[in-house]
Amino acid sequence: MSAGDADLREAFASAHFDEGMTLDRFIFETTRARPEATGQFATLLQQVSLAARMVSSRVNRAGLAGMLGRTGEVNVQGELVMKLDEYANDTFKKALEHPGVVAAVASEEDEDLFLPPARFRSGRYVFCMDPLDGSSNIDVNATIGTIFAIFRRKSEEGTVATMDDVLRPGTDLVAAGYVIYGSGTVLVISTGDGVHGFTLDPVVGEFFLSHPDLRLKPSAKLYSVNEGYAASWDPRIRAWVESRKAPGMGWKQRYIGSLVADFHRNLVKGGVFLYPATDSSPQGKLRVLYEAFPLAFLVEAAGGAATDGRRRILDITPKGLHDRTPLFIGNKVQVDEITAALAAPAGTAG
Ligand code: P6P
Repeated sequence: MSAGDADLREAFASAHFDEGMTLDRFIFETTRARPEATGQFATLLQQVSLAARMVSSRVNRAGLAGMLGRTGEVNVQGELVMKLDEYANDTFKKALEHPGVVAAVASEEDEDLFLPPARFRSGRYVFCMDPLDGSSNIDVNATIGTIFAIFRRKSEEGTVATMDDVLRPGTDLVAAGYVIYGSGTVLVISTGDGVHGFTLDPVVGEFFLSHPDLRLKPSAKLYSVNEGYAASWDPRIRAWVESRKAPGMGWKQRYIGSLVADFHRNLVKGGVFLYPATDSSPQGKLRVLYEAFPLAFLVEAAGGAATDGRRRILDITPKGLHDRTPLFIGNKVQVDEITAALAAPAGTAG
């Protein structure tokens, strides 16, 4: 991590946050303390906020605007109807491209790295995102979200970014966050020290600090997994999940099927989320770069843990933009228990 990033972490950690602080003021406060700051990171976060508000507005009108999963039709407003996740992808890329703060974008929606035109190539950051995770839930009005992770580029500023700028360990990340579009829109972000949530007031059009310094207790009695795949899990995972249901254990199970929603609930209330390898997803279903990395960065900044069942998620170095991984993430005690269960000899399930 460069000195600048270390200062940024300290600035974020040291700024005084009071309820009702706007995201803009939060960004100003936390970057003001760094005399050498170029303002690129502040601008990046402001553009993320802009894109998040635009997507939030569109998601909330999806049912009305004929946006539910159709493409190419012209809707009642005469707008070209784009699938919401394509809309989210375009909106975030456009918001990040113009100020010249991002050298490349790795998106779940794009096969290859998105490189801004030459005139915008001075950016020092690389942005990895799932622009609209859980979009299959839109038609049933379930909560969805945008997930993002931010690296500082390794390649020379002004040159064309390369895959080396993104195919690197998660420990290189300088920031990560998500936007959850649910009963309200909440932007959660961290630069590594402290995790803070901002809730959008759609009337004012501003994000206000609503969840200062989110922290996870060491342990919680809630697990979140799609038990429909239990037959194809590693037997040691099956045994751990079954043991939560034993009489007197007092555990709860919650599963929304939208990663951002399941993660946000666990971050706010405690819990462990599991997406093990299954027959249909032998490498796991969730993506390393723009799902596991950002949420692992956030959960560790909040005092939790995240592994792939063997190693720390942030120690992974992906080989491809869309690599997948099993994911066990949440309160540290439970993540450690699951990881230890998978380290035991295969025959000792239970
Ligand atoms: P399953 C949504 O499609 C998603 O990518 C994540 O948001 C979610 O956690 C997961 O897939 C749900 O997968 O197999 O349980 O439907």
